[in-house]
Amino acid sequence: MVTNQEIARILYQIAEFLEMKNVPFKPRAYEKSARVVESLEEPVEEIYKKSGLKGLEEIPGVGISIASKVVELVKTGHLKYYQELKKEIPVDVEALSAIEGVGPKMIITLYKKLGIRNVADLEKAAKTGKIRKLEHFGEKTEQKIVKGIEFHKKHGGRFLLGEVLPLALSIRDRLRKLSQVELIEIVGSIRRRKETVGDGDFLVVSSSPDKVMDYFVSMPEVIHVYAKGGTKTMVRLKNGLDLDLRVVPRESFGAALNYFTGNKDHNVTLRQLAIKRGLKLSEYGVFGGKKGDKYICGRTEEEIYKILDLEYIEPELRESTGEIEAARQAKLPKLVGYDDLMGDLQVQSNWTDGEDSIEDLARAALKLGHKYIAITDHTKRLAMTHGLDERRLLKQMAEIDRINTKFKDISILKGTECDILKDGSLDLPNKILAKLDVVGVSVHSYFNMSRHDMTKRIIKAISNPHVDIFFHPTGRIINKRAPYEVDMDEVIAAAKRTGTVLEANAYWQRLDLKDEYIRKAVSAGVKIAIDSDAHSIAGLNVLHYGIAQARRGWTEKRSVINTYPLKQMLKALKDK
Ligand code: DGT
Ligand code: CA
Ligand code: CA
Ligand code: ZN
Repeated sequence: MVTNQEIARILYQIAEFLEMKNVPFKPRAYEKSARVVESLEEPVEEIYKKSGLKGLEEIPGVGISIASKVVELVKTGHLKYYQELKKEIPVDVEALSAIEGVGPKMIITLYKKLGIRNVADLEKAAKTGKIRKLEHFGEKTEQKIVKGIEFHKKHGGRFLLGEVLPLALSIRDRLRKLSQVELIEIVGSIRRRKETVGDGDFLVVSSSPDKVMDYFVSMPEVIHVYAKGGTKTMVRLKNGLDLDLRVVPRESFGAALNYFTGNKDHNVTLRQLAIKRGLKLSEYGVFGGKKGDKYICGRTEEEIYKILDLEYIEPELRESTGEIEAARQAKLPKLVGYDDLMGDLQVQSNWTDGEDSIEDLARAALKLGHKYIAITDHTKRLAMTHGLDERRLLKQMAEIDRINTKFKDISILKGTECDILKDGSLDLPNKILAKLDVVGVSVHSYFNMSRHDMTKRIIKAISNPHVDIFFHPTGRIINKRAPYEVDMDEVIAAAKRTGTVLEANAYWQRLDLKDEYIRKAVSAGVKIAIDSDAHSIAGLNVLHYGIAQARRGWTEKRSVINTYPLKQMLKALKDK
């Protein structure tokens, strides 16, 4: 079996190979299909089994030529076209392009001129000064590559949550369907929705563990079995992710759920609380009595928190950052829920670097149950995205008026993702900003400014009375690009002072603001907006990652402006 993730990975690589070969248009088509396949809930293989090639062609964004390649992959597990590209340009595109600042054009030049095939080759060439000697490269590029490799090494051992959550859910659902599986949950850092994941952990209750283990080790994703036993099995998947599966007795399920969800320090504190009460807490349950071996409870997590006189603590909060103390005082926040959002306030259309039309995006957003969606295309300074100037933005606004007449259950809002220029001024004049429903601003240039200058630049921008939301406030790409230097305490204080909303960008490569800053912002009384930053219809589906981060940041519903109905949401913006 070939999973959607594997298909997507191959399509992405083909896109990069074609880009290296300077093939026009096709790279975008492959990239788009990859994105779509990656976000599909139904396995492509199932779609093919049910409705054949035709079923695949009906997936939006997947044309006939790519669909037939996917069929080959599904049927044979191989793709000739991909093998040939790899033979022609034998480089590890996936690993190389994971380094910030390294793209297909650079990879092909480095391969042709210096024979660089992988990250080790690249590092060696950069550190021995070979890259700076190439035409169009120079010392600065070389330093940037070294920095990129170092950053990746430091953070790159972990998977991004968005790379593993769909896979973990799919495995959970497959296991859940087995008649031998009574209960199953994902535990560990994935259950806590931590932004990066070391390995995946599953917990099962089963009357015949051996059958479950047999199934687990023979899943098509598994390439190696480290250990297989009656209560614990460990495997490695093709994508490099390790998985642990544990089977526990029914009466221990809650205790084990708690233990294996972690984090470790949270567990340690719970155990200490148990000891203070003359109890013993372990992954098997809570025990007491004279000898300390009498089972008291442990079927559910709720029982465990209750017996320790604590409010129930949601998994996203279990990071030992004060949640146990708050639970003791019954002061935990009532977290924003996964179904609470009413709209999306950052979406790019095909007027700039997005893939889909405003009307198609609105229809897709409506299907997701949204009541409103803001179209926030880039502005002219981002020339490579074909960013909008005043004239085109006015045209787009008129177009949105026209499209809005076709919808009655969703409102399309006029917006922008306006560039913050080097001096903190904006890429569009105030008189047009005043006409928009939602003005978002963001930093896309001069990432290397000093902390002082960057902070000043941002505060100047968000002090503009027309600016409603500061998009992806720290500029980071997880494991790839460090945030720019900025004093977030100052920015949060300025957001509070000026009534600016801070974005919790839900795209899983960004998650910006991150949980820790979200918590600071909401506790300072700043409102946040959880946005998809979608560049396509498929991209609209990531909001749950942003909600998870907001929950990890102790956020209540009232702090998130896009949980409000339209009118109230607009009122919460600055100049309304
Ligand atoms: P990861 O995999 O690095 O993203 O993070 P986790 O939290 O999933 O950690 P992992 O997979 O090593 O273990 C899963 C949970 O099991 C962890 O959150 C807490 C629990 N756990 C593991 N080892 C220990 C331990 O030595 N002591 C205690 N108290 N708990 C442990
Ligand atoms: Ca884990
Ligand atoms: Ca583990
Ligand atoms: Zn964009």
